[in-house]
Amino acid sequence: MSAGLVQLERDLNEDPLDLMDEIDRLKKEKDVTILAHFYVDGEIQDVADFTGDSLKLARDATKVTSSTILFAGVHFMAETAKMLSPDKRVLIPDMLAGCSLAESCQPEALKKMQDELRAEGRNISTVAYINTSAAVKSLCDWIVTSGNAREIIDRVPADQEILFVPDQHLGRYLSEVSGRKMILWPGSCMVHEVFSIQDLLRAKRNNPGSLVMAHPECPANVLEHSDFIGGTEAMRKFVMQKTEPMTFLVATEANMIHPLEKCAPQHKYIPVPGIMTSSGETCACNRCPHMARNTLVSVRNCLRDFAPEVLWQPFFDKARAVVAKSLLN
Ligand code: CIZ
Repeated sequence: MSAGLVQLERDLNEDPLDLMDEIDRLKKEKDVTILAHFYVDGEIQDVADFTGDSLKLARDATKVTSSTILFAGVHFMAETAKMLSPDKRVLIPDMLAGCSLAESCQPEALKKMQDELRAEGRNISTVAYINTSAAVKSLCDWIVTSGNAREIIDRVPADQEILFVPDQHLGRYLSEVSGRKMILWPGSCMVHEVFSIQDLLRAKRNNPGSLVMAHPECPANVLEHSDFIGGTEAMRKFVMQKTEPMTFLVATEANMIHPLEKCAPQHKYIPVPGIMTSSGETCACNRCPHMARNTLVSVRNCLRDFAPEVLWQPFFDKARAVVAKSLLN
């Protein structure tokens, strides 16, 4: 067996409770605060000091008093924490934890589109979803998250045309609710893109009286059949308002069930499955493979080795100014 496979087998055999104890000990010993997104495994959320969506975690990063932040999430989130807390060491359990949305919008391609639109004489304001690299953020005028998007769109002067990147579904939804015309970048999230409308309708039929909650990154046909549309923090607030036990069908990354069960345990939550395979099984595509790179083992190893680390890049200065004006004011 190769050395890699031997190590993998060893990792898989580690007891989760022992790992959680070790993480707790290392965190204290090494003066580290753990921030975890709602889309990582519940066990990691349970060992974190702060959990939340991108907006809350970006704000939490500015309040951390320890010398080091470990960000259990994906790369653009750790970059944002570094930009907002430049004096802290920021660690991420796996450098390869990327994002299909961020990948779909490269800085060179965005710059080209902006130059072309300006050459046509169009007065554009570029609004980027937080799911973008810092290099892309440095080219933008505003950054939105699912939690503050509506508010930021309203701050864009009415005489400016909005170029919204990179999520076409979120952009279309925001354009509808705000009444602002937008030029949409053709990106989409690999997790939210695959929700099958047939599966959703079947789940609704099988659970009479249930309510569908969908993330605005979902395509329009899923949003049309939803009772509530909102980001993860908004979903939490929505279920907490309902005191009578009920059933929710949840159309977002499946790890979101964990914080929902914690904040409103009176309800039943059913993750909406992705497309059916030819054998009739549902795929496991409502799990983000990038978020899944965060495991108890990778978190422990990152604390133990103090690596990998997100380092300051020259374009962070420009990106930081846009992020701070959009998320902290
Ligand atoms: O805003 C975020 O963190 C994302 C990517 C989704 C959500 O709604 O939390």
